[in-house]
Amino acid sequence: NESGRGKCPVMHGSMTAVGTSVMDWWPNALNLDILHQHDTKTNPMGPDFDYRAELKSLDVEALKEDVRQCLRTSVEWWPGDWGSYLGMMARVAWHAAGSYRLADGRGGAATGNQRFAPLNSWPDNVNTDKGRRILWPVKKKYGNKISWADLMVLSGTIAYELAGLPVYGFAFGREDIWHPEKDTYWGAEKEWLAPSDTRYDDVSKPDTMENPLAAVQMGLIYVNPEGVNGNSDPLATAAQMRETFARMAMNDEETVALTAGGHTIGKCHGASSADDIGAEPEAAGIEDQGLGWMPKKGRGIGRDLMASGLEGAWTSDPTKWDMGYFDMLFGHEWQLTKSPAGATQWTPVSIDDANMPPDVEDPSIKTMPLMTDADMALKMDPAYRAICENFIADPEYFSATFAKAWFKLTHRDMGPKARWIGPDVPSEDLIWQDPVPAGSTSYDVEAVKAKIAASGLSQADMVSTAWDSARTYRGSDMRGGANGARIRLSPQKDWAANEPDKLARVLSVLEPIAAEAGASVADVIVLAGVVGVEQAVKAAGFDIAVPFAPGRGDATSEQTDAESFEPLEPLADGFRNFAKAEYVVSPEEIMLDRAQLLGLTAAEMTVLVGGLRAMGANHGGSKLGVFTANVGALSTDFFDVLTDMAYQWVPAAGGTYEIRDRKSGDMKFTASRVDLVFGSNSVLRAYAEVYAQDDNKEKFVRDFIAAWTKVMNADRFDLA
Ligand code: HEB
Repeated sequence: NESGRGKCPVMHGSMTAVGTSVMDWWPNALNLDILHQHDTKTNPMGPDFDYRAELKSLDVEALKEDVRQCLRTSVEWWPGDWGSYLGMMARVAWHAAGSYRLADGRGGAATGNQRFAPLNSWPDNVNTDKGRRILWPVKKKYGNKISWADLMVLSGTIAYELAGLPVYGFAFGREDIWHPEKDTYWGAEKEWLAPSDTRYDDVSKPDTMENPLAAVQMGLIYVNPEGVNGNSDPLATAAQMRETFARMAMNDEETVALTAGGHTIGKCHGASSADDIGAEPEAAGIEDQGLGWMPKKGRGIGRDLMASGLEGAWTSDPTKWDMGYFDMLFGHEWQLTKSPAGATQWTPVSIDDANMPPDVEDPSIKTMPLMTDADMALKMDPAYRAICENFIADPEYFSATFAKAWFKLTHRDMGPKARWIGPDVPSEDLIWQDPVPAGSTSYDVEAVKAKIAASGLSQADMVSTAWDSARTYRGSDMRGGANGARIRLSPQKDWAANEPDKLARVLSVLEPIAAEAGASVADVIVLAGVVGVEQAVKAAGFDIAVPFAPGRGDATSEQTDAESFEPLEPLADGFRNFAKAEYVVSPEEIMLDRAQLLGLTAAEMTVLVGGLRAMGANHGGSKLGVFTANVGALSTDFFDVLTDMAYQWVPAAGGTYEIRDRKSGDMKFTASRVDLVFGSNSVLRAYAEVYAQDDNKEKFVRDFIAAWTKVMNADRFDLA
């Protein structure tokens, strides 16, 4: 159509260019997208692809040798500092792993998310794009057998190995995602590197940083290298480091080891002005082909490279694992100065030629070293300094502590050891892996079920205890869940969400049954749930079994890092109509977040809420959302009432609602926001209608059992 020239040629797909998604018109509506990420349609490998199986045929030694070769071979388009890429790849891996935060388990190196926005374009991730591009020939060669996520962490680890560090270990098993994550909250700022004040109640009190964030400014991995809000003050920076590293479960010693060891190799790049480089990858021109921050003025590579804006190396031999970092930091007095790019950094008051780092292109030229505010923090903060002195006195201890902390940094979000693959997996059990001993599979399951059924526990007791035990699971870092029965232990046994008195009473019944049968308490808690749900299925008139897989183990307190479990406390749980307090975030948003961490779809969330209400499994026996006279039967009454125009819904006290007969005005039921959102939200209502349909009563039971079993087995990596 010649005459159409100049008109928009895109009739349907034009939403891609408009920039406003449908839901942007209604920012307060519950957006279910986070439940539907990483769909099979986005994954080019198809549903049958099994990365973990591919790994089994990977020639690990050949791959490692190729990575070593790659890191030692400088390419012309982006020459390596001192002819190699050790510092660069270490930072790629560290920035991949360093986005992890303990609060919700999100972030981290386990998905290859550094390939996508926003991480690929974070100011702090400048030139990690070059690192991945340099690794591309290796990725291309090994293809499906090595994910980007694994390759990035492996390359960083090999960088330290090549420098001379005795490496602690490495595990494969990180499967790539194929589009940006939608579930991870990186902060509300609309501006890169906005002042820290936006995410703190009081920026001078690091612990007032907004949860779950673990970086002081939008677009940074941890702290600002130039100081708090760019104002140098090593003690204030130390306080922020302490808080941000704690938010990924690193203590002071690990923090010092990581920072000092991290900066034992590599350098900072700030040879010219920020105006000399182009936009970040997502904003760069098409001719930059996915690379960002490309030199646009001047030479822009080698000694002229511009990245963070700070300039200089930390040691006199920046490709070697040694004590050079401490020699430099403690062997010199430091004063504030500006880099060529104008960044604030520390420079020695005086230094001998012999101690100066070599130029990256011509080792006969000597350059000035630097310290960032974070490096100075290690010297000035008394606690950090004492740790440095320890390391200086015992270099082997420093190497070992760094190697172990590096391993933890890069593997923490991979989940339990059962998921780790490869010849270099360390044999030692580490407490942050939340170890769980294997449990028995050879006891008489039916006999245990019969005992539970005769034990006098109510259906609600059994169902709610099993749910509480399993619901802590989070797919973000694969922690929590029913395996290990940590619900018996501190801190979980005292969480308000777990109704401590009821929990103690139920456990006092289930524990002897487990002991007698030779089953784990973890299994028996889940089995109690099976008994409860099967009773409800029968009461609804169906005869359908609930699957059960024995073999869970019971963890001990010694195997439990109690402190690191505190962030797993459910402060609200829409599935049981519980909220510990009133929060700024709506209860339905919190339910959505929990459903995402549990790996549920919106339909699974819907069927679980409807079923749990039918069984009267609310926290504290609350009647909110229990829209039935027939509590204990796995009926669709919840959805029937929700979709029945015979009722009207009237706001009442405390954020609850009354459900009244539209004609008589009689109050029939009460409900929470979590209950009513299944009628008000257009997508959830569509699912509610499915389960309210007269022809779907059996489908409801079958779907409930499937979703329930999925939650109970979410952490059963041993079954795969
Ligand atoms: Fe670092 C580099 C800062 C920690 C490792 N660092 C760097 C830089 C900066 C920083 C600014 C430069 C960049 C450019 O290129 O320009 N860090 C920092 C801070 C912190 C840190 C602030 C906190 C405290 N690191 C760290 C750690 C590690 C590291 C932890 C590991 C472990 N880094 C590193 C490396 C490097 C860096 C390796 C080098 C790179 C190259 O060479 O390229």
